[in-house]
Amino acid sequence: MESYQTDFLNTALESQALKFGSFTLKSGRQSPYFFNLGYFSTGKLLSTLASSYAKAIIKSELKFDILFGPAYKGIPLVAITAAKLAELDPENYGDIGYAFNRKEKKDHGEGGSIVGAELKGKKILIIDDVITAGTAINEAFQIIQGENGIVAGCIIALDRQETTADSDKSATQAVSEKYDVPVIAIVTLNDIINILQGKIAPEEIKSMEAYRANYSPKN
Ligand code: OMP
Repeated sequence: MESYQTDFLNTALESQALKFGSFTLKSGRQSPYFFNLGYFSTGKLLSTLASSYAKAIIKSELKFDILFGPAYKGIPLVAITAAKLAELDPENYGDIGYAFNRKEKKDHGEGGSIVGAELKGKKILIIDDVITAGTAINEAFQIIQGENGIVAGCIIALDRQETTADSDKSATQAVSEKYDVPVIAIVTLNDIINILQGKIAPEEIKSMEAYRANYSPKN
């Protein structure tokens, strides 16, 4: 694991953004863990978060013009990450644009539903929190395509590496193949399980492993 990945996971554990127990997911699945990005709720935590996203993006060497954060959770993510990219590598990322959507279309002032850089004809990297079944990220693709932008890829904090109900691929693989773009994650479920050894009760690790065995792709 890279040091930005260990930093990210340790910070997620300390801030309780990563929790263990029993959680009902958007998909209806019962999960022994839940990752809530909203718990990165101080300036210090946001700074770690921004570095983690920015370093994962830089490592991917993906080329794009605009970073796009879907409302609501993507809005702070896109702002902090665009700023951090420019700080870490001003030559390559200083002129990257940033944009997000409004959930409610505005019919006065500048109007429309996109705030920030214009997406038309531009290569867009979507930034989001988690992919489980892929529903949220599919919505972001629709928004960008509606603005005639070209999606170049997605960056997420956590890839839960779960299959969707109707496929034996992971949701991340399905999104990547459907749109023919890379999906980059700061960390995956496998990384979480690796870092947890010795940090949480053995029964909790067992239930994480059982969940992974149940829902991970069978290939
Ligand atoms: P999908 O839309 O099914 O890919 O699920 C992603 C969304 O689920 C995220 O944007 C979150 O709103 C939520 N979620 C988490 O935030 N953390 C998790 O660990 C799991 C989920 C989830 O409900 O699957």
